[in-house]
Amino acid sequence: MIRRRTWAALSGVLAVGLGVIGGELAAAALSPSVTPVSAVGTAVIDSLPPGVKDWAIAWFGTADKAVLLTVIAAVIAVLAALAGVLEDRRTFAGRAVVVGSGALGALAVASRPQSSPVSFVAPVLAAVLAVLVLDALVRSLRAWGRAGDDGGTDPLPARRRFLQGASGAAVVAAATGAVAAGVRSSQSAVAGQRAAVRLPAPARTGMPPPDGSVVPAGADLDVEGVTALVTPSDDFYRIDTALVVPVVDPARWSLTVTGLVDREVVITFDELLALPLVERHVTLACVSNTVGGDLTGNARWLGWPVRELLARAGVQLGADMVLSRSVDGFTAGTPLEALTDARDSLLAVGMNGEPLPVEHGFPVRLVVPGLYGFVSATKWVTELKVTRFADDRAYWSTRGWSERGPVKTSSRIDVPRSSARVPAGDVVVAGVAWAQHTGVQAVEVRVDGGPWERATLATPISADTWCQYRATLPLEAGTHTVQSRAVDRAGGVQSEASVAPAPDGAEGLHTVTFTVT
Ligand SMILES: Nc1nc2c(c(=O)[nH]1)N[C@H]1C(S)=C(S)[C@@H](COP(=O)(O)O)O[C@H]1N2
Ligand SMILES: [Mo]
Repeated sequence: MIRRRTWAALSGVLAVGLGVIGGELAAAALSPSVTPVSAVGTAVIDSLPPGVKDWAIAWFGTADKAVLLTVIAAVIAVLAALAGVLEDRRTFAGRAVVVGSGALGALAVASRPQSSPVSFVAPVLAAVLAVLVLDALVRSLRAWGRAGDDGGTDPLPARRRFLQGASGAAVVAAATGAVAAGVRSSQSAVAGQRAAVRLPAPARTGMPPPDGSVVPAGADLDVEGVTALVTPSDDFYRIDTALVVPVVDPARWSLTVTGLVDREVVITFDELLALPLVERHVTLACVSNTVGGDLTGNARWLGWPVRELLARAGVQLGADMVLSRSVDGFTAGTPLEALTDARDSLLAVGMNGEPLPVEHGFPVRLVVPGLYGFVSATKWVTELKVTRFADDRAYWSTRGWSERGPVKTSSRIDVPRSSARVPAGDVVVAGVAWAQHTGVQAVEVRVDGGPWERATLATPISADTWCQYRATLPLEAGTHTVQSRAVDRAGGVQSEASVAPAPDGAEGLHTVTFTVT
């Protein structure tokens, strides 16, 4: 015998579930970059205390978004059950909870920079649907209760009516959910727009080809198990605060250069593609990457040098930072110098020979060699504000992370894997090392805390990319520990003391323990 309260709670969950799913469907159709659930999630991400991002990435890696969505779903379910129980006790009490939660959702939507008036259709629709279904289900639940109480009436027809209503709501919710998921996954509009983009070839340059534009012979050591020299876009790590990937129509995209400039410059996507673009390999790294972690990737980026764009605008004296802004409100503060010096900081449109994947910033993002992504690599970028560190602060810098973010020299051991069992004899130790924009001079490895030995270094693509290394070590049977360290071309040595990622990047030696049999 299921108790009345359980049925009331179920009514609440069904009503709110149907409302939320209906709202997400409406949002997927009308305002795909801002849905009520994603807005609430992003508002949560934005207001998490410093350090929590670090913790979430450490625990859940790139599944952190799925974890957050699960938590949000659980909270909604609990509120919904509560609304059902309250409404059954007292008409309007449950509806008040629903309307209040809907108002919170609308508030979250309002807090998103990409929201427009049409974005509010979804939370309003969600609340209205939930209230209507809740009202209907609770009414029929009460009718069933009354029929049961007064001995004369047969309660079975009323019971059947309630169960029919409830299962009907469940079926409609499931069907709506399937449609919403379909609309969402096809991301029809932006996928088509991306497929229609024809990237130009990089502008012709003289011989030899500019540094970093091609993979030289000897760059790939072809050691089995070592990270691909150029990361396929599908395998490229993804880190951002966007719960729903921003959908940006390239035909409507433009980038504005504002702030301490002689003249504001606006550039459209077509104008950008018509400029002489360059192609460079650049290794990106996330400041949250732990020693030996996988939040780094190397890709071939096609784009226009940011320095040319800034030259068009005319940077004024006194500026020392460029605050880049994404459609979703994310900002990064990049030292002006990194965007104006000789390095190839790019307004990138292409990744590995294709338009940027949507998750990696389509249609346009920044790529800055030598700096962690959080201070430089703004995806879906739409504004560059030339300013001063004294006047503006970027997204992560207001959340406890540092203001400057040069990538720290580091190296990783890819083979042997941790806990691997390898045959005795010559054991190959190999991996990648990076010291972006300074370049890797050498990599050393050591076994069981012994002396450092030089590894063979591959020919680097450029100073801005990681570099493979390998060493062959004769090892006897038993358990061994191997460590690696990189030395950059300025003589800087990868630091040994272990330091956590926050606030400006992890330090320490990657240590791998394995067994020789
Ligand atoms: N719009 C936007 N751009 C962003 C971020 C973000 O949260 N939003 N995260 C930055 C961070 S922290 C990193 S490490 C890089 C990661 O780029 P990727 O996802 O293409 O690997 O993007 C940067 N650009
Ligand atoms: Mo990052």
